[in-house]
Amino acid sequence: MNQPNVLTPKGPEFQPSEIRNKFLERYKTEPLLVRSPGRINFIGEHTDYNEGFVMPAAIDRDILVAIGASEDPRSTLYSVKHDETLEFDVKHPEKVTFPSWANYLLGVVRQFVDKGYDVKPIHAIIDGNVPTGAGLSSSAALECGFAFALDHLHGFGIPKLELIHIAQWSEHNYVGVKCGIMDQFSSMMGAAGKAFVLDCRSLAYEYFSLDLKDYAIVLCDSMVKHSLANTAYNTRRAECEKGVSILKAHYPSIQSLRDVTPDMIEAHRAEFSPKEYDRCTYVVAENQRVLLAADDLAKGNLASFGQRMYETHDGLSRLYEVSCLELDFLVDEAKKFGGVIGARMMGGGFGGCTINLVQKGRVNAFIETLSSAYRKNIHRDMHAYVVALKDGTSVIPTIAKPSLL
Ligand code: GAF
Repeated sequence: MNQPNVLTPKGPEFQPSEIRNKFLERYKTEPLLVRSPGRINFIGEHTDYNEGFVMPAAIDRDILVAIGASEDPRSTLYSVKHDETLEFDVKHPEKVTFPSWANYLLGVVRQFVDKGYDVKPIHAIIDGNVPTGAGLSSSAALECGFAFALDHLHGFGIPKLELIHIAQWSEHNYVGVKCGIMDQFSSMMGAAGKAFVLDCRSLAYEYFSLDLKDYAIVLCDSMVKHSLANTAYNTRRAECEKGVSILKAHYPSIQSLRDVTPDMIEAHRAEFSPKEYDRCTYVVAENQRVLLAADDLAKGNLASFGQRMYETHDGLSRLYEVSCLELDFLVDEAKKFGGVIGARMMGGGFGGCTINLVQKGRVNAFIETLSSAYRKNIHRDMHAYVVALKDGTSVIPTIAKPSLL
């Protein structure tokens, strides 16, 4: 029997000492080390930028940032994964065409500078084991980890909520994805063993201990990321905003799809294009589903919770049209496999992972079955990650903390 492929090149065995040693080797000084996790989302997809509800959690996969002061006026960013270095001026962190990963960080510096923080020259190294392009929000983890590290190094004392907004700003303006707040919020605010429901309008959130009983969280990585992902994401957001503007003419108090009911859409259906109608119908239903799903968990009704995950996938695939052949295949296979209580695509879509709740004793069989079906039908290797819920962005405490002060 083949060993299921549960590890990306850098799996859970990856140690922060690796990045620390690299920093010591390059810059001969002890770095401040920060970890910032990827996230999963149980339910509530494409609801965050509609001011709705989401149910995410931070996971045991981190982006690591090693940071220290630069003696030189020039600052450097180095990515271990890409083996690329960028030199830049912290007072003028302009967007670059190459290397593109640096823009996630440069946008963060830009926000610090624009907000009047006196940022000093730095050296930073980036590494980690959040799979990229997998819908696990490695980009938000990168932005949050770097923002948190930059803040800690300087001792500015910026609240986490402000850092979350700085990270989101970078994604919007330096990366070009008009994302909602879920990813940055989850990476920064996650809590070990807990998921939370976040109200993306008020940013009120409530943690709850996640008791999945006999079920494990297994992510199946389709290993594809279709190139239209970013453009389509921004288009979906615009379609939702169009729906709001149509309804606002009839219901002036509406601010976002969060305020819309299915009846309102039906009453004015003729004014929507078929696509706008589908998009808005999905979001309104999904918002409702998050609240019902939270209620399921409170009652310990996992079967109903899992059913709602399938419903979400169906909506994302047919109405919101952000799934793809590979993700639909993985969800269909999961549904067929005895011992899965719920499965769906996760994150922005057009590739990345599905999230599956799988009976603990059947996890290996599940991974083997889906991997081999995927290889046979899609002609690709699937990766799988069994994940646990962990704390949000934090300093790695075992290592001495340098400061610019
Ligand atoms: C991406 C975005 F970054 C999030 O804000 C969210 O909209 C998600 O897609 C879809 O729910 O991860």
